[in-house]
Amino acid sequence: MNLTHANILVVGLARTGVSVARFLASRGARVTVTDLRNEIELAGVMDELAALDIRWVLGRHDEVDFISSDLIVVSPGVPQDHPLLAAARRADTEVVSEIELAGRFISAPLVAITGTNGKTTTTTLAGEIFKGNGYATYVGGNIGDPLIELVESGQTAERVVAEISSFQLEWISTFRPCVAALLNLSEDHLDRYASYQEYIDAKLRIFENQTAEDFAVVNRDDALVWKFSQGLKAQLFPFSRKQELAEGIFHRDGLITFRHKGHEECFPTADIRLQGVHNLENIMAALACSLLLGCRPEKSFEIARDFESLHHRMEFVRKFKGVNYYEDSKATNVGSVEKALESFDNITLIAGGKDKGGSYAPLVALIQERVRHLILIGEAADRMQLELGSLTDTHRAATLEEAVWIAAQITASGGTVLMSPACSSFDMFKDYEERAERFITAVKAL
Ligand code: UMA
Ligand code: ADP
Repeated sequence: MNLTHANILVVGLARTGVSVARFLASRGARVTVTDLRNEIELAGVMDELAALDIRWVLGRHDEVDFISSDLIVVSPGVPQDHPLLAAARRADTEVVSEIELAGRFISAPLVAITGTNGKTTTTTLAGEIFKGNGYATYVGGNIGDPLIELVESGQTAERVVAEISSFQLEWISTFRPCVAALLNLSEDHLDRYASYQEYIDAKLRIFENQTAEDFAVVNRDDALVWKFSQGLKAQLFPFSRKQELAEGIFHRDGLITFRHKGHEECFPTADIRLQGVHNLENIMAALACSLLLGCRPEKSFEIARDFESLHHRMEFVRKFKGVNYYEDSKATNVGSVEKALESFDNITLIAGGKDKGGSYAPLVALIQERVRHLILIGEAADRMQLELGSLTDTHRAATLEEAVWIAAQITASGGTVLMSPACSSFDMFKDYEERAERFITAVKAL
């Protein structure tokens, strides 16, 4: 792909846009960057790119740029149905996502991991396994470091492990991982997609350009994942907690068994540090991705066994007056909250935030069974109250601090206070990390 003198429009100037603009400029392209935020809001980011010859269109998007560029690189946060992207398509302008652009320059074997939940945990673990096996490994994508940064740096990688979101898959055409994993599917991002099926279709694009030489690592126990895995071009490599597999990786009687082309490896699960059945799935998926790409079984399992939970995923904060406080700020959808509720009894659940438009109904039975008190916060509180408020003792709080204070008053010794919001954080906080820190501070202040 020759970028020299090409007129390229970069849409969005946050993490992705900055890395893309820097890469394109370094390759001699004529770069225009456009963002709805203005110069004042973007001053810091513009400073980072000050040395480069970039044309800026800030505080707005101009149609002329969308219809007259040779290529458009769009950030994940820009909705696919943006009218100017439709205009670009009508004008036959090629539109790509950052992973599509990066994929055209990455020659190392690429592992791409998607799914509604568990992406970051599985991606991080797979990256650790490759590194521990001696491969120079780049870990990036939705996890935070755009893949294009690897290409721009000129750094050599023998393996690339990428966390991939549905947003990033919207504008691919040739992106082809040699191992693609789909961990699970449940409703998410319905504030962006017109339907659940549209979200699923975006996720399934991870397999679109694979061939029979590649692998699709898929969750055998997730009915939707399994249904949509049928007919894929890649070799299916399922993982299961529930059934023995002739080809794939599965858990049974305290052992994880990896079976591939008649060869078998077994690992005992007793000393695994990550807790929760969902993490067993993440471990099996990470092992599958790495063992299929040359990692040594014993070494890989040792790394998986000793891997600690990442921050803000069902993390223990403190025990106070006989009550355990857990923080699960990264639980931004219903599927992840289900796993958290399955992990405890006698729960005071703090939930709510920015509503993503999905149904809260999958939580009904678990709330009836395990949640003694429900405390609702944020924009989603009204809808959550309607769908869940009659199931258990339910309270409303104006702030997260007030929610923690109420929880401390009403939770009896022996109970668990769990913040697992089922919503994104942007109505009240900068991001899920700030929400987590505010919770931790409030709990420590009790
Ligand atoms: N913008 C426009 N026009 C629009 C919409 C947005 O100009 O119509 C601008 C905004 O003003 C802003 C920029 O675009 O300046 C935002 O771009 P972005 O939202 O794509 O943000 P990045 O910092 O580039 O982060 C993105 C991912 N963000 C999203 O998918 C929303 C990051 O995932 C990812 O880590 C990063 O690229 C590197 O790959 C975050 C995320 O929340 C963590 N992902 C979702 C999730 O995990 O659920 C999918
Ligand atoms: P993602 O990157 O997909 O958001 P994370 O690993 O960051 O995934 O975990 C996000 C949330 O989902 C956390 O609350 C975590 O406890 C939960 N979770 C992790 N793995 C799974 C899984 N396999 N299935 C369901 N929930 C999970």
